[in-house]
Parts: sequence; structure tokens; C-alpha cells
Amino acid sequence: FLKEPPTVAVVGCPFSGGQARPGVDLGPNALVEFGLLNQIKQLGWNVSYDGAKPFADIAHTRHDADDAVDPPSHNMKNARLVSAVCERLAEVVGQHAKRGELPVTVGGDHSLALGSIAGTMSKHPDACVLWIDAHADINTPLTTTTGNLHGCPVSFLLGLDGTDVAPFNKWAKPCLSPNRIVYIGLRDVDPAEKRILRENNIKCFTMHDVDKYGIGACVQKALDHVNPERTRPVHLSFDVDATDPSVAGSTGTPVRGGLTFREGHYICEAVAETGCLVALDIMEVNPTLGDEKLVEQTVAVGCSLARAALGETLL
Ligand code: 5AB
Ligand code: MN
Ligand code: MN
Ligand code: MN
Repeated sequence: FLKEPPTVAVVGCPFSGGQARPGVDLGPNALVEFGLLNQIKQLGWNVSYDGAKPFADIAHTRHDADDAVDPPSHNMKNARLVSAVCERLAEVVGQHAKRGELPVTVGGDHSLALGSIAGTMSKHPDACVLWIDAHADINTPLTTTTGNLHGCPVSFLLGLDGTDVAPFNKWAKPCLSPNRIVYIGLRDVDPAEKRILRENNIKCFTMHDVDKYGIGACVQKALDHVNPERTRPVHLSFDVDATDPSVAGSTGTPVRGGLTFREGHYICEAVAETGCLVALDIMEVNPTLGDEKLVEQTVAVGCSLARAALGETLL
């Protein structure tokens, strides 16, 4: 799916408006400072990086929940801001994909996946999505109990009831069908989300399944479900809170009982082995949460997950 020479476009999106805790907007810079670009180069990729430039002209890129400027609409907080940033991200990711590059979106909060996946779909309408997360992020404006849009991106991608609302419906058309997304790592799913997942027959591998079958079988079954012939392009959206807080604790909504360090990396390695990866998200690293050691560990894990997905092997 990619053009020669193999090129990764790192898209850093310093954005926190999809949730309440400041600091997740510093995620991209922290990973880049930790050496992400050179690490990817060492794997044999050409690497491009535009810094925060693509988003520079959008007001309030830094989170400052300003209800006066961006009043809650349909229960959603910062809807205009999230929509504007995601629309831009979709353009940027789409442009890179159309050039045959592999966009790696570094967040920022997970509302951004509405933009990154919309961008992937503009080039690869037949792509499937692996969503690695403690959470299902499939609330709609009608079901969200927090109003935080990082808990909602999947519902907009699927076009569920209640998502055909301004400002999103100006640009975000449904682009994903429920049988083309699969989850791994779930353990904190809202009651309304459980109903949505059931009603739409969406395949999920919860932590219970990871415990029961092992990560190898879960990833194989997940890929068999969305990509049986291993011919479809794959978008891997990795929320670092899928891993256990002891692995990547500097994140806004940690939940105990998560993927081990190896289980997280195994998922990325297995996706790399398919040769079908066309886009990657590394989301929800918040370098302002926790002590220095925890932050460095979380940033390092964000980078090593990205490397594993981009082909780093243990031998
Ligand atoms: B994350 C919650 N379901 O809707 C909601 O970190 C949490 O991107 C969402 O996975 C967590 O606010 C969003 C309670
Ligand atoms: Mn998430
Ligand atoms: Mn999450
Ligand atoms: Mn989170």
C-alpha cells in the first residue's frame, strides 16, 4: 500500500480538548524529544515531521475549556474545537496517505482518531481498524455521561444515532462499518456503550478474553474478523491506557488490570507482520501526570509501541 522509499509521516497533534485534563497536548513533543523520529529512521524509514504547524492557526489548540467561546452543544464539550482540529487532522493524514506515506499520529487525546481514521479512509475506504484501549470510545452525543469527546470518536466514524449533528456533520461522514473495527484491551465500558457494542455486533476482545485465550490468539482472531485474507489496509489506533497503569501510567484515564508491556508490544508486532499497516495512532500520553520516572517510562513505551508497529523485531 506504500510508495518507495518507505516513508513515515509523523503528525504530532498537540491537542487536549477532547477531555478535561491539561497536559496531554504535550504528548507529541515529549515523544519527539525522546527521539521518536530518529528511532523510526533507524528502522529504515524515511521520516517527515512538521511539528505543530498544521494546527497552528486553529485557536485554542492548547486546552482551555472555554465554555463561553465554545459552549457545550448536544452534551459535547469543546465540540467546535474538537471538530476543527479533527477536520484538519483528517486532511493532513489523508494527504500523507495519498502520497503513499504511512502517517503516525501522535496525540493528544483520543478524540483525534476521528480525524486520523477519517483521513485514512479517504485514501483506503476498505481499511479496517484495530482499536487498542481500556475504553470503547463509542459513546454518542446522546449517551455520553462526561461530555468528553475522547470517549466518542468511534460513534462518529460509524455514523451512529445522534452523531449527525453540527459541527461534525459538516465534514465527518460515516466512513467505517461495524464489522471493520475490532477492540482489544477493554475493561472500562459504560453501560450505554455495552448496549451499542452488542446491538452493532462489534467484535471485542476484553481483558477477560486476553486472560482466557492469551494475546496471541486474541490478535489472530481479531485480524481474522476484520481482515480474514490479510489483504485489507489496517489502521492501528493505540490508546496507551490499554496497557496497565504500571506500564504507561502517565495518562488521563488509567484503569487497572491492563495489557502487560509484552502484550501491548505483541499486538503492534503482529500487526507489523501482516504488512498491512497503513496508519498508526499513539494516543493519550500525558507527560504532566505522575512523577518523573513514570512520565519517562510512559513516553518510552509510546515510542517503543510505535517502533514495534513499524517493524522493530526482537531479533
Ligand atoms: B479514552 C468514558 N467512557 O465517555 C467517557 O481515554 C471514558 O480515549 C472515556 O479511551 C475514555 O468519558 C476515553 C467514561
Ligand atoms: Mn481511547
Ligand atoms: Mn482509553
Ligand atoms: Mn485515556
